[in-house]
Amino acid sequence: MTLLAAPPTAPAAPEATTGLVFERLEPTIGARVHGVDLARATDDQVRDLRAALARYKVLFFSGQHDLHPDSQIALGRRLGEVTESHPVVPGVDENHPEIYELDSNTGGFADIWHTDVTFVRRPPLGSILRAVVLPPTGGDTQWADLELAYDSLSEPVRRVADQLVAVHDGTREWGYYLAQRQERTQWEGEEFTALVPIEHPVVRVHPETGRRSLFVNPGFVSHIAGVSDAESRHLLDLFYAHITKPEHIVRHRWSVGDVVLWDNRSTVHYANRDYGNQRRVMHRITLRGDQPVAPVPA
Ligand SMILES: O=C(O)CCC(=O)C(=O)O
Ligand SMILES: [Fe+2]
Repeated sequence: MTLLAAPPTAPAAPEATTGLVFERLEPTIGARVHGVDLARATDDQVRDLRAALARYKVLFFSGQHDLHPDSQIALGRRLGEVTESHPVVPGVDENHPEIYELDSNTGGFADIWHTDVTFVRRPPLGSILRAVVLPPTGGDTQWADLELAYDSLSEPVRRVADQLVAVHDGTREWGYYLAQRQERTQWEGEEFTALVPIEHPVVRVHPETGRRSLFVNPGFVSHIAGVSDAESRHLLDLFYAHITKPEHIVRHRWSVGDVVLWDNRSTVHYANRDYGNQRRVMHRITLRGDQPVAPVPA
């Protein structure tokens, strides 16, 4: 057995002026954030959180018991522009059209790897999720780092991926729901009437950092454009197996009062469905994003 020297770890230093402390959880994804009450964050703290999002990709907060639907939306408005709850799912109630509720009692599950709402032209840049009701055990959520997934592909495969375009189609996940929908829903201020497949580059350049990520997910990608069915299937199988390697993942065990803010431009996530008939309720809002951009060819 070889004993490895412990890697040098820099102690988490508070941000000089704002009191925030970012405790890194995995080498490239996830940080626990200390020193902030999200219901009463200062403008400087909000600015630091917004800047930290692209760097850490997923930010975890605990003890946020004063965050409720109104203050969750207010926080979102300080971090960006809050979207409607979801293209085909109305908000949790008429006072909160921005809150998308996942309630296990009404089929609210997310046990497939996905990035939120990639089946529209401009998917949300980020999401803020709050635990409302939790099962005694289970219901953890996992996020995988799409930048690390890109960087850890071999160079020739990265070169192939750089040139590919994926079709994102919400029909399998949401088509039935859309057909049964009782209320009208809006997205980007317009009535959302049909799920139309959308193309996005397989490799996405982060608009803030310039970093590349492997931007495909089994929740919404139907196929790779312009290749055979078999090629598409094998390429996607390769990418998905690679993205979800354990070393690309940060996993969260929830407590009531926990809030998670993540970057949808560089991550996929998966909510474990392992709690039987216990109830689990989560409230999410999303921040408006921009159209994914491919790398400039060399
Ligand atoms: O329930 C969860 O933990 C995550 C659900 C989800 O996919 C989401 O809120 O975007
Ligand atoms: Fe999600």
